[in-house]
Amino acid sequence: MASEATKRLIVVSNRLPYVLDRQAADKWVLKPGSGGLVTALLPVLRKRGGIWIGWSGATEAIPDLDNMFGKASDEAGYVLKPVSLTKEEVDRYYHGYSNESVWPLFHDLLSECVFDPEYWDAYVKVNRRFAEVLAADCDDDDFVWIHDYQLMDVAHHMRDMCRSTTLAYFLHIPFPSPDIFMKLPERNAVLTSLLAYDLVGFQTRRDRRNFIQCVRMLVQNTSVRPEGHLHVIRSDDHETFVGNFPIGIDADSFAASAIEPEVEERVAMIRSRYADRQIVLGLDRLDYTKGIPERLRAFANLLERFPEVRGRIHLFQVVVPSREEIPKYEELRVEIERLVGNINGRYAEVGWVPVHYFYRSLPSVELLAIYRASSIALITPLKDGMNLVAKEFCACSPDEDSVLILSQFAGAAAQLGRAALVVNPYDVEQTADAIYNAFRMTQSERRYRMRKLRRNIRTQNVFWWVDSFMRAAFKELRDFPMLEEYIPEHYEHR
Ligand code: GDG
Repeated sequence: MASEATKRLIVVSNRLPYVLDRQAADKWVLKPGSGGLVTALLPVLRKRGGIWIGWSGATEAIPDLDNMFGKASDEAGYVLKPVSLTKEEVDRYYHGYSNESVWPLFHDLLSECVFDPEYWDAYVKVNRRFAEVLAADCDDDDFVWIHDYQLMDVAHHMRDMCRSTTLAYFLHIPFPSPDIFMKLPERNAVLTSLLAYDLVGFQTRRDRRNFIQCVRMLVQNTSVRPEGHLHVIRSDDHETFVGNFPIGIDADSFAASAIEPEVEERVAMIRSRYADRQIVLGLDRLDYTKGIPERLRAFANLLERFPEVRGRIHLFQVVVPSREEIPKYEELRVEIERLVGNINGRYAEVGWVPVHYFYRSLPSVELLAIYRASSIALITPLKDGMNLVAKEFCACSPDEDSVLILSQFAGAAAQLGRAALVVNPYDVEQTADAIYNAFRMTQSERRYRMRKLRRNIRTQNVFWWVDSFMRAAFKELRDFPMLEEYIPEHYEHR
């Protein structure tokens, strides 16, 4: 039996961290994706040796796929294992159950939910396919870490195959309260599936509490007891540890990138063009959970009630296209563009346009420059698991002369709420007041608040997140200090 300290790590997520890019009708290339999860897990995967299992992103047969993944695995330093899915499976399991049933329900937006028994059948079938690929590749000695709402049912199939491997799961999105969760037609099956894991991690204490309450109300013959900072749920003869582990970012790397010459040059250009004006930044994937229409209404309310800010403030609203195949997302885009048009039509003056709207993904230099050049970040999701943009904005504010306005319903508010200006995103007047307060805030108060935020984000970074999750999973490591294997060389441990 491998010691917990040396167990191999197998990561399972809906998508692999490499994306297939079609260059011609029959020419595909594999490109490394970016993102916090890959950055955080890379040192552990390389040190322990590991496998990453996920959907390749294609729904058709691709010539030479195995060879491409073989080469990418050599380059990555761990093995990439693609799971194949048909177009119909992607439509029902991913666009359907994951994104039209679970996503809106878990964000408390019942009116956006579509429940269809065929979606659930496809979800179970695809989760079983993931479990089969996993079972073929893992030993009972491995440590398996499964991610997010698309894969809640994998452990259940592994147990059906009599596999006793340690299976841990992390939910990146919120977990709803019992009142909301009870509406899910498959509520019992979902809870039973989650209880087949050995460890279930949530972003916040709120999510963990909701999950435990749902289990208490809906699953018979369970008991819950606290154990250190975790809870243990006993159901039949199985124990599931449950905890909250707020995900972080690689703050030092963001801070270093934000002062690179290319970014500095771009920041200087933006600052000279917008001299004597403050930029308020909104940056979101196109999604109804992000509260973009409410934010635009709050900005209009600010311009109406505080006319002195006109000509001296801009809202830069970046919307990254997402889930374009779902009609609700298209309707949302139309609504956002109508609101932007109304605000600009009503308040613009010669030489000043209040809202600058970008409907595209920004290259990373541009993103970092906008983070730095903005003096206020307006992060107002209606509900969000964590919200990494809030953390990235702070990490990219080396001058500490900026303000974070944060929704109380973002997971990040649990860590950052004391130094940010916290708002209820549904309350447009309160949000407008917060923008006005941020706009007038003295430099010393900005600095005091931003310094606190940055300290928190640096300490509770993404490596700390991996470390605390893995230590919760491995009983024999729980009392050890942060393990060096999770800390990349550039991270200075303090
Ligand atoms: C889920 C949960 C949780 C955005 N625009 C551009 C761009 N981005 C990058 C940001 C950030 C990421 O996308 C968005 O992260 P979020 O955390 O805000 O949101 P989700 O994608 O919904 O993620 C969420 C997260 O999982 C992690 O657990 O925080 O609550 O919903 O990293 O930088 N990147 C570039 N250009 C853009 O225009 N390059």
